[in-house]
Amino acid sequence: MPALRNMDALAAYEKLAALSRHPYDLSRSAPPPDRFASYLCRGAGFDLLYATQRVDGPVLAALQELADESGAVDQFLAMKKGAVLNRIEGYASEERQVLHTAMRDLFAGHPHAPEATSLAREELAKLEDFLAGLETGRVANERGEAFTDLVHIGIGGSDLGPRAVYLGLAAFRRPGRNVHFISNVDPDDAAAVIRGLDLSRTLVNVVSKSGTTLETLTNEELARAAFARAGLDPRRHFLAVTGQSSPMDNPERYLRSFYMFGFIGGRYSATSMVGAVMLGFALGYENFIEILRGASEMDTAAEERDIRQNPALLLALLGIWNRNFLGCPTVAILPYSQALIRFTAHLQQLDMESNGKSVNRQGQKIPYPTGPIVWGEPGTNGQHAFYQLIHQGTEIIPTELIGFRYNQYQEDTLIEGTTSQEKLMANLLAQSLALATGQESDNPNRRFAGNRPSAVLMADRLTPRTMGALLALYEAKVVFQGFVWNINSFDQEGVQLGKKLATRLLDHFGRCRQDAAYNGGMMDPAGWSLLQAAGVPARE
Ligand code: G6Q
Repeated sequence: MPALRNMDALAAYEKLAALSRHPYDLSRSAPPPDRFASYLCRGAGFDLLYATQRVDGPVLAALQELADESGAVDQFLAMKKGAVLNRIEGYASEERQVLHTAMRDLFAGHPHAPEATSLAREELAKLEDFLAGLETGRVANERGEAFTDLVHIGIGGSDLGPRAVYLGLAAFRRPGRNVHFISNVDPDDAAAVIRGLDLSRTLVNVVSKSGTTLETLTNEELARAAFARAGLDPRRHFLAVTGQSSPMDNPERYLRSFYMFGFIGGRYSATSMVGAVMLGFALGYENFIEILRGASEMDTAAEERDIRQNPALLLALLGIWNRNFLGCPTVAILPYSQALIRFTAHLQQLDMESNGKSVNRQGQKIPYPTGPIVWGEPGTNGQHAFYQLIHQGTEIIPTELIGFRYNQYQEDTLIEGTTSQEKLMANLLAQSLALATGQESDNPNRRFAGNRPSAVLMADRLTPRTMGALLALYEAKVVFQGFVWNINSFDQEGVQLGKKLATRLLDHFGRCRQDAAYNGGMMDPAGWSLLQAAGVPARE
């Protein structure tokens, strides 16, 4: 492992700072054709087109130096082999390995972290057996009927990634299998799902690594109560995915229990059992293995040291160029694929929870910006909503446009000489070019300054394999950025304080419940003052 130094202590930082005074101007004219051909990076089924970024040869060379000097790929390899990277030196911290890649390191001869991969294999074998049982009727409901529906209960990392992947691949769903999600502690989230179901043919998959998450445990109890009311035994319908020896690790309460492990962070867990059980039910075991295969291919591509051959690393470095050297505080991720409707929401968590940090891995305040604000919606819908600001607003918003040459369902029609897929792709490419080149006009309101950077990620079709590769590409992008920024991308202390204060408020609501004039605890000003007395601002 290289020494972990702040980015501004590296020689490449000064070079990039100097180069950023005169970055490549995209608005001068249409980018020369050879720029499109050479600014193309390929890996694991994806093309990353970056001719429309404000970079040129010297900037790319300095970004390569930044990657080399920070040891980004060495750190990635160390991560894959099980180094304890989830830590802050000299302070109490999680002190964990980071081994989500081990969950899909199944295809080459020698896994990087053999023990973790063999645990993954054990869980996969259990899942394969369970799914086969559903198929043959060995696992069935009280009346011997097949299960048709599965409700996935989980929140944060136990919801966003799995849900984004499920929606991304709904086109590959097995006939007669439906999936539903409950995440929010808002009772209406659960009610809206449960009331429409035939519970007798429904499985409930409760997913919580810690087995202590308020929202998930509350929703599990709501679901159990609904089964009890319907005269059904939850032990014949409920599945658990949890950490070993968590409060939920109680196989007697469940039809089947699966494990995820301490060395996998929630937001990196979609390819562990956290995603596997629901995705295996919905898509079939083989399709889930295809997701793992695609992810593994991208994990391998991410080991490449030449940034021009490593899409995840290059995307990470382009992001750092835009964030730290061109001063852009946000990045919009715009999938030109309706199936990726929740993918940006997953990336929001993946990126902002990982890299929304202000101290480095030695616990010192960091003197440069770290994780950007991540946002976005699928195109073309976004074009009719917020692209105005991206084109003509006062803030420069780098964009990442994700597209596929072919659609998922084999259904498309020529209308006015082009298919809908062609219309979709034409819009994606047009946006990228329009943002780069802008438009002159004598009318100031119709002038587009251009020079707004975008990157295009393109694959043939959104399949289980490319979905796995895309997921892994962004996981690797986020950890590469964290490595270069010298931050811990694997903890999330920033979510603790709000949780702690909510627990204190709930204690107060509980006490108020004894009061005859109780109003449900809502908006009770006395609650706020009591809370203050209980210690706000808080000190650990
Ligand atoms: C993700 C976070 C967080 C976590 C949820 C759910 O990296 O750790 O979003 O996934 O809080 O946690 P449980 O799976 O433990 O219920």
